[in-house]
Amino acid sequence: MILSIIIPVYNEEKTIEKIIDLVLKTKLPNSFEREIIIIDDASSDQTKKLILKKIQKIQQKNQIFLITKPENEGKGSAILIGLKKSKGDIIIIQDADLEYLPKYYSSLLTPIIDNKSSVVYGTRIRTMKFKLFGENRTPLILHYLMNRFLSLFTNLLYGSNITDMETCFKVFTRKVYNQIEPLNSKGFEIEPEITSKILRKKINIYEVDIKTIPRGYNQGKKIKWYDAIFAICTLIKNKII
Ligand SMILES: Nc1nc2c(ncn2[C@@H]2O[C@H](COP(=O)(O)OP(=O)(O)OP(=O)(O)O)[C@@H](O)[C@H]2O)c(=O)[nH]1
Ligand SMILES: [Mg+2]
Repeated sequence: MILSIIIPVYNEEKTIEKIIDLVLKTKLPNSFEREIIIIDDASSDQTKKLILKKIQKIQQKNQIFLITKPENEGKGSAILIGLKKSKGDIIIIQDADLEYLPKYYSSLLTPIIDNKSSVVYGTRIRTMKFKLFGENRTPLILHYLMNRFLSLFTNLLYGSNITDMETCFKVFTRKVYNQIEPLNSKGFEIEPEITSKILRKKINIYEVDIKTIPRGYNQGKKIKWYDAIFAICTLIKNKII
């Protein structure tokens, strides 16, 4: 079995080397090989140079590919290119910052290997406590509340029961990918587009708990408040069309 790991990246010079190392080293369940596809979206910092340097040092060159885009278009555009290039039996999307760690791959793949589901999402929400004040207060509280709202809105529209629609950790089989094609979103609306197309096909989304290390805007976070509006519009559009 081949696992295709799709990494969209834009200006992540601080984290790209580390995430590639983690993706390469992470143990996969027996019988799995990995195919890593990195899509650099016209980064203007050192990201591309660092990826090329890293690839040069890797022994198994056929394990990792870099696609460079001529102009920046957004996370979705990079994911679409990665999906088209991928050949794996199972596909996972991996952000290039260090919020989502590859150590969860095994637990994310298990429900698919056990034939419990053909789609698995890693959910941040169930393990994250909502706390407004104090030392252990929830980081990026508005972001957290918006993610909860977007998941609730998804459930209301599609009759689903998911807790983290916006998670980057979306894992699905090639068969599911073929069913949800074509995907069109260029930006962060790729998350609701993938989700709504899966739910419209009545495919069950199995959730696995994950813990992320949230980063702030001063650390390079790119998603903006208005992406929530695009997400709502995408969810509605895919419901009615
Ligand atoms: N290819 C591409 N990737 C992007 C672009 N903008 C962001 N990304 C990548 O998308 C990933 C997620 O971006 P973030 O800004 O961290 O947003 P987020 O983590 O999805 O936000 P959360 O909802 O908090 O999880 C990172 O790997 C970014 O490098 C873009 O314009 N093009
Ligand atoms: Mg992130």
